[in-house]
Amino acid sequence: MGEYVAAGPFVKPLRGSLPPRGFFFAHKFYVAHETVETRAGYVALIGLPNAGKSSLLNRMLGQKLSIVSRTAQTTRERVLGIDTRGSAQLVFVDTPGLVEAGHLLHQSMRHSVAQALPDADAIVLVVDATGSVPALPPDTLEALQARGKDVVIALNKSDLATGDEMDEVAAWGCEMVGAESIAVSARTGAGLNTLRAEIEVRLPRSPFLYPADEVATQSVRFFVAELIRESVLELYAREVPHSVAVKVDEFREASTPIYIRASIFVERASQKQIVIGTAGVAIKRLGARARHKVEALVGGPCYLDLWVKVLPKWRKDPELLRRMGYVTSPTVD
Ligand SMILES: Nc1nc2c(ncn2[C@@H]2O[C@H](COP(=O)(O)OP(=O)(O)OP(=O)(O)O)[C@@H](O)[C@H]2O)c(=O)[nH]1
Ligand SMILES: [Mg+2]
Repeated sequence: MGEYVAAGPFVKPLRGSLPPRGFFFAHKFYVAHETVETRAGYVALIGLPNAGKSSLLNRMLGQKLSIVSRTAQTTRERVLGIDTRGSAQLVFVDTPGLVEAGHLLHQSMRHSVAQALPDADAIVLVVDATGSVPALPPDTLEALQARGKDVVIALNKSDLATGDEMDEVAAWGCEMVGAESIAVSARTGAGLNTLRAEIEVRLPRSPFLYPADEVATQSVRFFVAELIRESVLELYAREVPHSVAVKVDEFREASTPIYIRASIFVERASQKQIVIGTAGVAIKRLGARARHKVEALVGGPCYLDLWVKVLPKWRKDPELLRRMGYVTSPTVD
């Protein structure tokens, strides 16, 4: 039983059990502070581009939340995914792959990661175990070393990696970060229960941070824009991968089918031509692919009205980045 606090006459006991004898004073009631049995906290997924952070998030949640592609630098801002099971709530924070901060969009991506780390109760460093040890930026490595026991290393793509490759990364993790490694596969789901258990024990005892049935915090508009961008990455991976941004301009939920108008921004007129294609063939294909994904998200038929617009050098323009929803910080380099 918890401690008792004298409180005003309108406060009722939280539980029916009586306080110890002699504890009732005139006009005083008590509040029992029950021991919190649940655990909850933020879990940052960080790592180099293409390590499989977003795939891991989706697999953990059992649903597609963060877009995935073969092209590195797919994720551009933090995506939250809430996983509540039993007495634990893991609030995953998917972050952009760690890149050298070149232009402003990269700075914004680095800023998302820099923000996620101190806020996190547990950190999962996702490593593509089929490659060699990850070449992390020095400031990230330092931040991980400082967090020591809060860090778990996920040796991802264990379905492809050899034992030797995984041993090498695990030894590096132990020596450089002081963290233990767990072999996982976002593709097959192998090792994810072990990883989940390791994360859970690192979370503080806490009431749930979000309602137990909530999975995402970002708006449907955000996810629709992301699914369109994923379709662009799939269809034009070679021509326009990093020049594309998508913004949903209109979302009429009350109409049947749901009407969604979105702008696809590219940086050059030649890219616009590629996205549209001869006689609009390419954009029709893009529209069909994106609509399929969006309909699965919203659970009903949609009309996708896509507009391709040229916005020169948007990745380098702070005002345009802000308008497209990217957080900018001049302090991150
Ligand atoms: N074989 C295999 N492929 C995987 C696994 N996890 C991810 N992939 C693939 O790796 C590629 C990158 O996955 P993402 O989840 O987009 O990687 P990311 O770390 O989020 O990448 P950025 O957002 O660019 O930083 C995709 O083609 C995935 O299908 C895995 O466990 N096994
Ligand atoms: Mg990603």
